[in-house]
Amino acid sequence: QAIAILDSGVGGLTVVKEVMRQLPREKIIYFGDTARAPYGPRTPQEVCYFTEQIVDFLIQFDPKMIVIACNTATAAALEYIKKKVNIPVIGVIHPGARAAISATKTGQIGVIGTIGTIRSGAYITALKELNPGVEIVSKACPALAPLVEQGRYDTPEALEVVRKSLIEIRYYSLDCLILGCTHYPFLKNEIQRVMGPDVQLISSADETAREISTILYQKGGLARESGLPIHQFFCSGDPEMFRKIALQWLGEQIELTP
Ligand code: DGN
Repeated sequence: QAIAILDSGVGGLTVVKEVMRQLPREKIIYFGDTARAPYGPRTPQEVCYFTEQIVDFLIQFDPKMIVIACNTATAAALEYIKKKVNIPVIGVIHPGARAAISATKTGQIGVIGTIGTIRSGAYITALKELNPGVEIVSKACPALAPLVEQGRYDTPEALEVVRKSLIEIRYYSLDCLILGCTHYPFLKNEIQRVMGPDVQLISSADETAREISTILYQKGGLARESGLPIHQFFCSGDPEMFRKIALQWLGEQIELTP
């Protein structure tokens, strides 16, 4: 049985990469809704509906758990999907919040994400639940995920867009900045450059992979097969762009069904 992972597009590949690294025996089935990305500016109802459609598709493969590797979809649909299916479902917001709480020294945490994620206040709730004393500054950066979807990361233009997007948040004295969108690790270098070396960037990918491992371990569901699994990827939009970005990010060719 596989782990089903979904995102609005290529962003969830940042979680896939970490799952492949930490849990190399686990088979992954991935769905990137590239035709309907970005989810950020959409209403929570619409994002919840799209997430449900993707879950209905993925559930046909009889996965052992579902990972909503998209912050926007986690904020809009995690609780709903948890009630709907009878396998474990996790999102990326709680893992990201946990990683930030363990990393921060000053308690001054920044969060960047899509309009949907920031508007939901889900990070503030999750962070305050863990430590009510932290101070949080958050900022929606709607220009960033589309840049990644179009494969325009690692370009001088990307640095400029990141610079403009972070113009306000970089003046706060933060010690951690949560990359509250799974697309943002693609822009890690640019974000680090703009924020400066003293701000630690927090991606939820590592912590999400750890949570997957904990859940599967507790359920006795970790893969035992000795060979390496063949992962399956699906995307709803341009297969060539998805294939290219996946190859660059994961460092390997993927089996992709458009
Ligand atoms: N990768 C998604 C997230 O983490 O919120 C959303 C990106 C998007 O669709 N704008």
